[in-house]
Amino acid sequence: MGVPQKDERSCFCRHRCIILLLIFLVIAATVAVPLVLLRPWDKNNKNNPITGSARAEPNLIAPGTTITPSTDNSAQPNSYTPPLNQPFDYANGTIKMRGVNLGGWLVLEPFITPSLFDPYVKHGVVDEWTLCEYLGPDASRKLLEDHYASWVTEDTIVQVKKLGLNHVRVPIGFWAMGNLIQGEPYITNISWNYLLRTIEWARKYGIRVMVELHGAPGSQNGWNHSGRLGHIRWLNGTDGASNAERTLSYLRQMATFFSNPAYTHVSPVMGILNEPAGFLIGGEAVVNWYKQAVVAVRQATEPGKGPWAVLHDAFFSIDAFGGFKAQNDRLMIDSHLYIMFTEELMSLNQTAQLKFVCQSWGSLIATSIKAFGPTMVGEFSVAVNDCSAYLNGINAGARWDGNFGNKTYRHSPDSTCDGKNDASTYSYEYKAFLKQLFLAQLEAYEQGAGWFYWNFKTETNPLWSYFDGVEGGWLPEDANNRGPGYCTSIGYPVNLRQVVDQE
Ligand SMILES: *[C@@H]1O[C@H](CO)[C@@H](O)[C@H](O)[C@H]1NC(C)=O
Ligand SMILES: *[C@@H]1O[C@H](CO)[C@@H](O)[C@H](O)[C@H]1NC(C)=O
Ligand SMILES: *[C@@H]1O[C@H](CO)[C@@H](O)[C@H](O)[C@H]1NC(C)=O
Ligand SMILES: *[C@@H]1O[C@H](CO)[C@@H](O)[C@H](O)[C@H]1NC(C)=O
Ligand SMILES: *[C@@H]1O[C@H](CO)[C@@H](O)[C@H](O)[C@H]1NC(C)=O
Ligand SMILES: CC(=O)N[C@H]1CO[C@H](CO)[C@@H](O)[C@@H]1O
Repeated sequence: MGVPQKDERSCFCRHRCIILLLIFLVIAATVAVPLVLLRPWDKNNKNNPITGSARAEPNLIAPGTTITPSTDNSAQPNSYTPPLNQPFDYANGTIKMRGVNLGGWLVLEPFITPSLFDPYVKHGVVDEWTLCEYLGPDASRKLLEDHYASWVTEDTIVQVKKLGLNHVRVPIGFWAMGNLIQGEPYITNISWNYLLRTIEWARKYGIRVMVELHGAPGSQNGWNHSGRLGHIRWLNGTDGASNAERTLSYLRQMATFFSNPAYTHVSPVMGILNEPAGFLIGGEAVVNWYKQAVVAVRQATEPGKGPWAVLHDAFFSIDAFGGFKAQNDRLMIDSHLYIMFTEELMSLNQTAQLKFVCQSWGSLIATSIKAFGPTMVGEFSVAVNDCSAYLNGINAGARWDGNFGNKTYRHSPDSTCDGKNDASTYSYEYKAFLKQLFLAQLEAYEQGAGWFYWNFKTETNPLWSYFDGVEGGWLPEDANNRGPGYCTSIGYPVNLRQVVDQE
């Protein structure tokens, strides 16, 4: 698509030539850019299409079953990723963690699986705690076990591999590991076997598994996805200290388990704790607890051994963790970066959102690498509105259409949530933008150790579903071969990384 040469141009009058050329360029760009980005023709060549967010028939594990770890760690998910029995270089590697979260599975989230909550919302059910409390042990056990047995299956891992991914991040609640205290209504122990079965499927296909503690006793953030919505009773309130202490013992349990040679290859990285609300609890308290947690994990694994341990940034600037550098024995820092939870970011136009990703998040990651070291993004998505059902909590409404909290915000000029969760209404241009937004984030995050999309799938919210994104054509069919990104085209974040490397 070059500019015509001078001698070719001489056969037209000057104006006509320029106008024709402009028309040609506009038409070519309109057709070619979405085509190149979306590659609709790829779909026709697929033998096994991605099955979006469908749910399988429950494949229950018989009571009393022991899941025996396989000793075969030779599987390799793709030619870019070392087989399980060779090291994955989280600190310095050229290959990055490219993964999805298996969220809404062993820890429920209303917005991921509204169908589990809908029948009980009228009875005040808002989270896993109130669900179990309302249903009682037998009914909640049946509901949850059917869910564990159908939301993630062997086919989930097959699809993860097919999409060129190499890791999954698996949120678990402390209740997966027993030792509940009186009054905690959670169903205990059942989910652990489902976790182990999925780890074996991951082993079979060469996918590495990061298990992370998503719900701590007392709730580390008071959000529904910690298991219990409401107050923080972790490093806060009368039982805050004992709940924080209990959390350390669950971490010892996890670290001991995953440093067993049967699991070191398939599960070489674990998450200490998801999103403790440092801004409410206090930074010093959280950082002090992190120090204890790191000691607890390394005592369980021995120094220099066992899984990498991931610390969430607790909503502090990701570069505030320089103090951990000295004791950095296989430590990684994790930030969760989202557009749709802040009105300032949601209100930017598309170009400004892309630039923000490259510049602000790009430099955040680069700064963290410099201040701390290994850095990852454990959660992100391409959602640019908060219209997803239950996203802000059950019946909490959305900022986008002015129905959230005190209704201070309404997106302008498009302020309706209608159709936002219906992928069949997404235009070609919108999908092309979503894809750019995804690729730009990958460029920013792959300066560091890598990324995990939130989520692998959802029941009703396609912008949050990696599988729906691939099926709908706005996420790439191969995470390793995905074309050029926006940041590179405007000089970010590649430049930033060079600055970091040179210093
Ligand atoms: C990463 O590379 C640096 C410099 O080459 C080296 O000092 C460090 O030990 C490496 N870290 C790991 C975990 O391999
Ligand atoms: C749950 O598992 C833990 C160990 O993981 C065990 O100590 C406890 O007895 C189990 N509880 C039940 C109710 O099975
Ligand atoms: C901290 O605990 C106190 C006492 O239980 C409670 O009133 C308060 O709401 C908690 N703080 C948060 C942010 O949940
Ligand atoms: C997008 O926003 C930026 C910053 O506010 C502005 O400079 C630019 O003109 C806007 N672009 C469009 C297409 O509206
Ligand atoms: C809503 O506004 C009221 C009155 O101004 C205020 O007390 C309350 O904190 C606000 N709530 C939120 C969630 O901002
Ligand atoms: C009130 C509350 O905790 N809402 C959270 C529920 O979980 C979603 C994500 O699943 C969050 O976005 C909400 O803030």
